[in-house]
Amino acid sequence: MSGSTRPKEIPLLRPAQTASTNRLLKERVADFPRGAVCYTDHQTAGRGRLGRSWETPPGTALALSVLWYPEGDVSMLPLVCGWGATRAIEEVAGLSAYIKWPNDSICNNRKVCGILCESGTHNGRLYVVAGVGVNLTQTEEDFARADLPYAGSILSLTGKRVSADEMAEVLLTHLQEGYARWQAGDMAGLLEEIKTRCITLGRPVQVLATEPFTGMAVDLDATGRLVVEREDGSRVAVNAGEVSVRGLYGYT
Ligand code: BT5
Repeated sequence: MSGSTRPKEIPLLRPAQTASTNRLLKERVADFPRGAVCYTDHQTAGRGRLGRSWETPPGTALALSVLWYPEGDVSMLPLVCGWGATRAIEEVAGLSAYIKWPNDSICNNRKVCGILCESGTHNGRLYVVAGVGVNLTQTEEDFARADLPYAGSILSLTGKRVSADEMAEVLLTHLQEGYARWQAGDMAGLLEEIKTRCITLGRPVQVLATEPFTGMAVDLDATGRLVVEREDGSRVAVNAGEVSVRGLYGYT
């Protein structure tokens, strides 16, 4: 990882294969200091949110997780990671990358990256394992076989082959920069940049809450919640969960 800003004493695990990089760091949280990183290009049981799975054929995608002990409201972290992931994808792939609130990175209307932040406590301190999956070399056939018609990889979108090591180095740099800015109190500045990258804003959305509703996504508030304006003009701030965006992933 030459050129990385990761301090030398921070462990970097690079297993040839593991079930889930998030799971590995969580299970061994007592063994590692803050900032520890684990990544692989062969994750066999990748996890998404809400018990969903993250599907990647061996050798085709980066799965990277970082262990942090943040101060403050950790609900911001998926957006902070999305800021870093979209910048890293742009730098490596030369594609414009957008954030679909709260946790997808989108290029050419395809999901290229997903983020899963999981928290727990160790020695009475809150930790978060931030996991980022980036599709690198899957083909359209791979996605069709996995029944993922709205997924894309850097190869399928650009024809460019990027290795997991190359992507990990650039991704880590941007993740660490975003994390440092957030922890230093610059969430307002980050949010302004996130808004310019947020493909959800300005579009009709369906919020899949206990009582689903539709509206226009108009803003992100100071805590990163999605502000949705209903037809009657009332505004609701959504803090998590599923939001379908018209024009994306087949939602019409
Ligand atoms: C996510 O969940 O998008 C979070 C994915 C996080 C993966 C990383 S890899 C490193 C770390 N270790 C882990 O075990 N996980 C993290 P969610 O928003 O729930 O989206 C999951 C949905 O995305 C699935 O139900 C599929 O529809 C779709 N999907 C699955 N695999 C995909 C892929 N490779 N590319 C695009 N979409 C995919």
